Amino acid sequence: MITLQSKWRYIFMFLGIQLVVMALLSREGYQKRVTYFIRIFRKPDTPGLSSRNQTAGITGGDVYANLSHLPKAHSHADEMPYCPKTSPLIGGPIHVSFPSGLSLAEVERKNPMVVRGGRYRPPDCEARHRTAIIIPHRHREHHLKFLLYYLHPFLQRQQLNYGIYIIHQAGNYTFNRAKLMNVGFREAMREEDWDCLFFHDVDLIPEDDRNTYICDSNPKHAAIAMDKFGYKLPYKMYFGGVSALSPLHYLRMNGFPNNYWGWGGEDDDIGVRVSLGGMYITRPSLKVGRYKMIKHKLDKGNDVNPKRFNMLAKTRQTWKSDGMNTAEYEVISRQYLPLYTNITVNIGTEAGLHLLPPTPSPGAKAEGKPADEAPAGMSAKQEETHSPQTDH
Ligand code: BGN
Repeated sequence: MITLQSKWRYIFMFLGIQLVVMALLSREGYQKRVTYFIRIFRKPDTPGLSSRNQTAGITGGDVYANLSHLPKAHSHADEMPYCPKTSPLIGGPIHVSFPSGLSLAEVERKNPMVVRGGRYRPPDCEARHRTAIIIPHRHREHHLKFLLYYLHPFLQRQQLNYGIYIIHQAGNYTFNRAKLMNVGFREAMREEDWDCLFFHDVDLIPEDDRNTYICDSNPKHAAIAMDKFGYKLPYKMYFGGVSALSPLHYLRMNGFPNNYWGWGGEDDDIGVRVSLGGMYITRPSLKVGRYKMIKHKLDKGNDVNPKRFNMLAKTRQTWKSDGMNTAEYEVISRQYLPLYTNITVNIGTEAGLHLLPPTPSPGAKAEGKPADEAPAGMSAKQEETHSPQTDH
């Protein structure tokens, strides 16, 4: 029998719980709190549990879930078995958010197996694929931090042998995304026999790890479904955001154009080059090739390029005389940082290549990087080069 006293106790307990729940829900938004409660009733990082299952498809899983169970050192076995064709670590949709207060030091701490220069290979099996990620960059340290936070575990889940290259345009002249990609291709291939190169915008975060960062038999456009385009392809020939080419694909289309200064058109030119090189574009499914873009205003130094329409109309005439074979640049510095290789490069101006005074790298305050991030990168050993790289 429930006495009057115990009845009141239950009513008070019930009201108390309700009060706590309401306070939590109103603090940081409803959705985050719901996820929080789901997590309370779940064991963290349960081995073998795929991330997709963990959040019942509400927002996707934690990209770091299930990586903590990997060995913390490489196997000493003389011959490791090849990794399976499909990685058992793949979990599907990934929850992507941009919390304030994330530091590069935290990204380092969460990726203990990533070594100097942002390199990784699986500790317990021989990777089947070697992928270089090429990221053109200037004044986007904030975006880079989030991209590294998501990309490192994303690639580890895919059991790849990988390296991340940031190609940093020195000086303040108009940004040239495609030329920086040419630099990235040559400088990455100089270091390692990569079998696939992912040309990656700094502000795009992949949202599903089934979007594997390996090359197809033809050039692949990976960013088929971006949130800013309503998770649809904006137009059939779109080749922007993230694309993947093997060294052979790249050379067959004479790399990318060098003369698109400012925003727009260069990705369309690259798309045209794919077919001029006798190839076609492949894509993952809309379900898998999903990306979240980190919101930002149009950059200073990356104004819309008014010449892009005229240039695009002439790609058929220009692609053989402008590309990888004519990419002129000068590497100012090459830094092997804990989470990436940072290549700072003078790519000149529309008038050609001429010497610029060396500018600080993305680690330095002058480039707008918050002070708390400088030590993580700058502690690494540096190698300076000052030789012009010309590919005539
Ligand atoms: C297109 C741009 C692309 C850009 C996409 C998505 C041009 C050339 C015009 C013929 N192309 O319009 O560079 O990636 O939008 O924003 O501007």
